[in-house]
Amino acid sequence: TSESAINKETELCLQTDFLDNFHNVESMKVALVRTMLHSVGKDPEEATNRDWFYAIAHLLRGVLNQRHIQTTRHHYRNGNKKVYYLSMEYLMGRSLEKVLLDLGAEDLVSGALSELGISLPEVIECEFDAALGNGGLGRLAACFLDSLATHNYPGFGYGIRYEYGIFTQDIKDGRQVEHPENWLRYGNPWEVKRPNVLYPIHFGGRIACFKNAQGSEECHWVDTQEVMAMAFDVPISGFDTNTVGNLRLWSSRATRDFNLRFFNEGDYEDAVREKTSSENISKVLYPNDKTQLGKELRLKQEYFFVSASLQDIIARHLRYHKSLDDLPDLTAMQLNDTHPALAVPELMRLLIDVHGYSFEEAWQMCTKTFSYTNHTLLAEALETWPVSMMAEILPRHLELIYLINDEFLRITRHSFPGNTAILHRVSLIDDERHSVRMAHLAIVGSHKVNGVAALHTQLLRSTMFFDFDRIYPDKFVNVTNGITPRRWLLQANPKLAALITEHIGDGWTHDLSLLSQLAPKADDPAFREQFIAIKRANKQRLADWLQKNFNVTVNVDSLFDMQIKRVHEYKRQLLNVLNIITLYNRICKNPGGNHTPRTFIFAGKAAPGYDIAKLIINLINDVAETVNNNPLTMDKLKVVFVPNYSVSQAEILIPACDLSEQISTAGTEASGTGNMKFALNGALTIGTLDGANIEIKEEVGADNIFIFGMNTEEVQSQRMSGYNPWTYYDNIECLKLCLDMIGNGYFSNGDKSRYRPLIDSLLHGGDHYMLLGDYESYVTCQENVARARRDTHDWARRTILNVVHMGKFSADRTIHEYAKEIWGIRSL
Ligand code: B1N
Repeated sequence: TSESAINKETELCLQTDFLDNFHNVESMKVALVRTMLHSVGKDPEEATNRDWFYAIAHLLRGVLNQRHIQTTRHHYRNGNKKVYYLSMEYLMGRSLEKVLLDLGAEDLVSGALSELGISLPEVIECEFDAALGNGGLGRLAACFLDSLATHNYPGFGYGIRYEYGIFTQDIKDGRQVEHPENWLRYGNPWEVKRPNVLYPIHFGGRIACFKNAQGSEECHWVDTQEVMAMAFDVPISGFDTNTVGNLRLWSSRATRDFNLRFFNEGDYEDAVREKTSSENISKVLYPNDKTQLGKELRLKQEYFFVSASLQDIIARHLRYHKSLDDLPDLTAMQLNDTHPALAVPELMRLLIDVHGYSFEEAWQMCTKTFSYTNHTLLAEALETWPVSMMAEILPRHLELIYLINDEFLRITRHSFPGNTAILHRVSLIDDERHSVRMAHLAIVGSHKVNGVAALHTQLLRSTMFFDFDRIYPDKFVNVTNGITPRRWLLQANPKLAALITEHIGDGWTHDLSLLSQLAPKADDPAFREQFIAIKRANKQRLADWLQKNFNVTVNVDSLFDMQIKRVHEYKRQLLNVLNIITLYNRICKNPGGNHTPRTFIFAGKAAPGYDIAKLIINLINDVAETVNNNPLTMDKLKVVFVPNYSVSQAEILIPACDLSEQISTAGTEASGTGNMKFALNGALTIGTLDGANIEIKEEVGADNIFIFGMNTEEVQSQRMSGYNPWTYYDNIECLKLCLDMIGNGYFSNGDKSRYRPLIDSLLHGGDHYMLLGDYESYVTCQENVARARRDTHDWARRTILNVVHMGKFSADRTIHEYAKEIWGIRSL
C-alpha cells in the first residue's frame, strides 16, 4: 500500500539524523547560506544578524522536528505512561544557544558563521526572550521541560501562546513604566503552527436537563458561545540526547461559524468585533505575580487552556486505545498551581457528558490522573472565583463542582461526625464570600499535593491545608524545586563549567551530585586562584555589559551584591535599602574608615497595579542617585537598578555575583530558585531561614552561608504576641535615622510625601513583613559578610564549597522524584 511506501521512505529518512547532513564547518556554511536563500528569502550579502538568527533557528528546528517525530514513534511503540505538565506560564528565555549546546553544534555553527564574517554572540542577542511567565513559577516549568527531555521522560508541556508576554520595564525618572512586549513581531522560528489541531471551547450558555432512554436525568451544556483553540508546537531539546519533547501552546481564534454568520447577515463591524473578542483570550499574560484580580478574561484564559489541553490529550489517547478506561494508567497530569484547576471539572464533564461515564467512574479516573503543586502560602494569591461569574461563564462546571463538593463533604462528615466547623473550612465553596476555592478543588481532585521546599510543605500541612492533611493523611508530599544545570551553569557560566569538567569530567551535566567530587579542591590554593579569576572575568563581562547598555560604570573589585527577583513586600527589597542607607550614613560619618567597597545590584519588575512595590523601585533609584553622586561615598558604594529583568539578563548577572540576597520574611518564600542559581555560580548567600535557603544551608554547611533574622516560629510567635515596629524604631538609632531620612525627603529632593506610603506601611500599617524586627540582625550579618570578604582566599574556599554542594538542587533530581513518587512514569 502507499501507506507502507510512505513509512518505508520515512524510516529510511529517520535513519540519518538531519544534523548529520552538515557535520563539518564547510557543509554547515553551505546549509546556512541555502537556508538564507530558500527559507528566509534574503540575499545572504544583505542579511542582518537577525536574518542569520532566523536562518540558523530554521535549520535547527528541522533537526528538532525530525527527532521529535522519532521520539513520538518511540513512545507509542513502547506504550509507556506519559505526563502532561499544565501551566499557565513558561519563562523559556532565549533558545538558540540552548539548542546549540543540546545538539553539540555550537562550534560547528560559530565556525561556519565566522567564515562568513558573522559573530555568533551577536546573532544570539537578536532573539527575543520567550517571556510567557512572571517569575519563579514560570521559570520552574521551563527548567522541568529541559530535565524531562534530557532524561528521556515521556513528558509534555501545555500552555498558552500569549501574543504579549510579561511587559517590558522602563525606568523613567526613577519610576517603573510598562510597555507591551510584542515578542512575536518578527515571528517565532521555533514554533510550528498546526492549523488543523483545532478544538472548540465553549463559554456561557445554560444547562438543559432531560430524562434519557434509561429514565435517569441527564444534564447538558447548551446555547454556548464558541472560541477555537489552535495549537502551536515548540520542540524541546534535551542535552546530549536524541529525545525531543514538545510544548504545545494554544492560541485563540474566532470560529468559522461566527465569521460566516455575521458576514452573511451583512454586519461586518459586529463580525470583526466578535472575532477580536474571541482572539483576545490568548492576547496577554496577566503580569500580577501572586495577586488575584478576579478578572473574567483570566477565568476564560484558564478554562480555554485547560479545555483545549484535555480535548487534545483525550483525542490522542483515543487514536491509540480503544477507550478511555485506561487513561489514568497511561496518563498523569500535573497542575502547576491552581491556575489549571478547572481541569478537574473539565475532565469530569468530558468523561460524563461526552464519553458516557458515570459520575463515580469519572471521579475515580480524575483523582488517579491529577496531582497539584502549591507554590505559595500568601493568602492574596489563593485563587477564588465568584460563584456568580462561574455561573455565567461555566455553568456546567459550577454544577459539577457542587456535585464534587457534595460527595466530598458527605465522606468528610462520615470521618468527622458532628464536626460542622471542619465542613465549612474545607468546602469547595466559601459560603460567606460566595466563591469557589480553587485550591480546595485541586486538592480534592488530586491523588498527590506537593509543596516546593521542605519548610513550605511542612507549613502547608500544619497551617493552610491542616484540615486536608487530616482528611487525606497520605496526600501531601514535598518535592523541593531545582534548576537546570545546563542553562544555569553550562550556558550562563562557560568558564566555571569548563573548570569543573577539566577536573571531574562532564558527567555533572546529567548528574549534578557528581560535583561533590570537587570538595577537596576547596583547600587547593591553585584551584582557588582559578575560581577567583573566573569570578573576576564574569564580573568584568557584566561591567562591560552595564557600560555598553546603560552607560553605568562599576568597580569590578567591589563586592557585587545582588537582589534580582520580582519586587514584592514579602521579599523585602526595602530591608536591603535600609542596610544601604545605614552603610551610606556610616561612610559619611567616617569617610576614612575601612569600608568594603560594594556594588548593590537590583533588578525586578513590580506588578503594574502594585503601588507599594512600584514605590520601592522608585526609592531604590532615588537612593542610587544620592549614593552614587556623593563624593564621600561614590568610591565605596554604588547602587544600580538594572531595568527589564529577564531570563537572558539573569544569565549575565548571576555568574558575576559575590553575594546573593535571599531575605524574605521566614515562612513567606515557598522555595525560591534564584537562590540555587546564585550558589551554583559561586556566590555566597545572605538569607533568612526561609524556603529552600534552609536546605541550601544543610547542603553547604552553616559556615558557608550567612543566616540572619527570625525563623518561622519566631515570626509566628511575634505575630501572636503583638509585634510592634515602634519598639525597633525607638530603640535602634541608625534605623530611626534611615526611616526619617526616607520620610523627610532626603532622597526625594525634600519631597516628604513621595515615600509616605512606605513609612506608613512600616510604622503605622504594622510592618506585616517585620522588616524592622529583622533590621539589626541583617545589618550585623552584613558586617560579617564584609569582614569575611577581606580574606579573599577563605571567601573563595567558601564559594567553592557552595558550588560543589549544590547537587541536590538540580531540576533533574526534582523531576526524578516527581516521576517516581507522583507520576509513576519511567524514563525511556
Ligand atoms: O514559585 C516558585 C517558588 O520558588 C517561589 O518561592 C514562589 O514565590 C513562586 C500566582 C504565582 N508562587 N506563586 C506564584 C505566580 C503567578 C501567579 O499568577 C502565583 N509564583 C510562586 C516556584 O515554585
